[in-house]
Amino acid sequence: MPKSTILPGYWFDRLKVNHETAIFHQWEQLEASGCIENFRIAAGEVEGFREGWFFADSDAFKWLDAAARIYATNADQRLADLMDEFIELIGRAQEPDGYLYTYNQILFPGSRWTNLQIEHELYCHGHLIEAGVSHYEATGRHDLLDSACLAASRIVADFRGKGAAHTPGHEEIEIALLRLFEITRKDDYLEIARQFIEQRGRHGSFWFSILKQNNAVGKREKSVQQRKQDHLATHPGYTAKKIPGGNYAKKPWNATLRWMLGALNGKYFQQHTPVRKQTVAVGHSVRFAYLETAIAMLSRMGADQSFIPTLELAWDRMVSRRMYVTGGIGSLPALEGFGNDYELDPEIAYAETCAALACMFWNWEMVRLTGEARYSDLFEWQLYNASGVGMGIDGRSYFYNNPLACRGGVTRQPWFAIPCCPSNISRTWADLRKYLYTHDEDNIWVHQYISNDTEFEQIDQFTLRVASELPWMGKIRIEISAHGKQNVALHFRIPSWSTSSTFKLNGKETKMLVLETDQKPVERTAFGFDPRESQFLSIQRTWTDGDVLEIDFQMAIQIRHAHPKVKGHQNKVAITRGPLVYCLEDVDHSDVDIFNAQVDTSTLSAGYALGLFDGIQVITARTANSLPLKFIPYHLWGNRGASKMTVWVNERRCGKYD
Ligand code: FUB
Ligand code: ZN
Repeated sequence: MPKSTILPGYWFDRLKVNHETAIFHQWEQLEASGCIENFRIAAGEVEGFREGWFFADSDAFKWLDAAARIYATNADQRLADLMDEFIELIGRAQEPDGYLYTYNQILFPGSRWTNLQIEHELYCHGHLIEAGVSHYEATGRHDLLDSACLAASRIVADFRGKGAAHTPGHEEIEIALLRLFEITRKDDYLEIARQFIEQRGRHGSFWFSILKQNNAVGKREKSVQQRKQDHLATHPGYTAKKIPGGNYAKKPWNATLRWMLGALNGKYFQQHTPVRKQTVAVGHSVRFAYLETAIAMLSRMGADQSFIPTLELAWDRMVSRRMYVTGGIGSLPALEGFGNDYELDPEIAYAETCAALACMFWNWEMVRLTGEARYSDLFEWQLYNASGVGMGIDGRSYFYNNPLACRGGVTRQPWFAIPCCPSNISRTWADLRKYLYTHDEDNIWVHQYISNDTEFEQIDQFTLRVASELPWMGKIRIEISAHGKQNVALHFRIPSWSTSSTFKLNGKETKMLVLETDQKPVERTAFGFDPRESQFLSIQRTWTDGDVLEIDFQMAIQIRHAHPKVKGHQNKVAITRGPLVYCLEDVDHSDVDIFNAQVDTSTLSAGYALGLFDGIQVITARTANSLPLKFIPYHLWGNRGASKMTVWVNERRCGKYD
């Protein structure tokens, strides 16, 4: 793994908000909502009532995972103290045999591995295990890793050799066990992950077991509500925790019905058919992308190439027909997941932040499996847009669902009743440096253009120092220092959004080698953004210490049109520039109806904004009747209080187009 440090620039600033503010805000919210207190109750240290969803433990573990990943590059003592406090508490709450799930331990002692499709026991253990791996990678310490191994060994003992009925309803444990295998090399973990994956979708009469489990879960929840009433009655001094509200999403009339159908036929859980036949993205989009991530990891670690064609087909079909122009996935609320092909309404768009992050994990695993530029291209697009929108610039306000049009109701929140997204963003951003390069002893592939300093331990004394002006301008300066090995091939991902690119070596334009890419003819995507257009250009030479490469990726404003099969987008366009999708927000347009304005696209022009957000590029234009318009980056909307927004605008061609 290259050793990279993120340097000052756009992402340096966002990561600073992540480690100085967001991670501490999230801990405060976990305490305020009772999520951490549940562990103290489970450890028998306080008398209280367990609050939150049955899977609330996972939000605390994901926080710990994020905190550990942040700590790897920012050894903040206050963060270390919080992590240590929670790690010790976990050690006291965890059963001696490794089981840890406060919902059962407190409310249903002795009950284990029940209602696997719905209640999330394996999902929660998965986030505990991931936190253990991240903490060990960040600190070299074994305390949390030991808890993780204890939990993993419990799962191996309880599930080894079991069949389809013993697979989890929400994928995550598979990723966690494979991460644990990577550092422990314990085959048990690889094999049980393989079992969970291979057994998925083989459960006959799935609908019957779901009905049974749903009934059982409902009964347990009802008894919990009753016991809470009893607790409040017998403990007048108990102050119920501050449980935040849900996330508002505009729902079509049939959303709940479709969710129920998806649950019964198994598609919601990706339990409808064995994974090797799953070539279409269906169901809950976070579950789906976690499954694909795990399959790609298994393929790489278990050296089983047979999964690759299915993974590639599923990815291709999703990108072509089931993804928003922002890179968001998940068209429907309630099931929080995919609709049909081209069912991509901008206002109903669910596009959960976690789903974009999960897709980024999948993209990265596809890079490691196939080496193809398209996956890093989509990673970048989702980093800036579909997931980048999830955290407010203050690090204390979040989006859960991310529509592409909002007429009110969707606003950034400090926390949610189901706060799965905030720490998922934090843990991904904290690891950003790990997604920049892949390399071997003779080659370096440049996947992301984020300012950084990197050493490549497999290449003797060879470092790159990158100063990037992305996402506002396309200029990247790369200083090469080569004190040891000098004959190295550098392969540069050419972003799909770059309309043309020039490379200068020590001030002189240099020809690039285009590697043969099997660019198969591809179906047009739903919205024009197509990561499959990205490819690598290479320079193979004997470098001299101090060489300087200057790249200039042209960032022309791009006017994106929807595929004719996407309803409701006729005469509409989306504006993108470089890796950013842009939008209109009503707070900038007191005298324009942003949903009905006719945008004269011949007047589109990029420029720096003054007095909006520091140093950003906006895109100005005029309406057909000459009123001024200001497009801001989509990821920045909703940072100025409740507002209305639209990515898709009416195109009116005036002037030179007529
Ligand atoms: O079920 C656990 C998480 O909660 C899912 O991944 C999110 O969609 C949210 O529903
Ligand atoms: Zn989420």
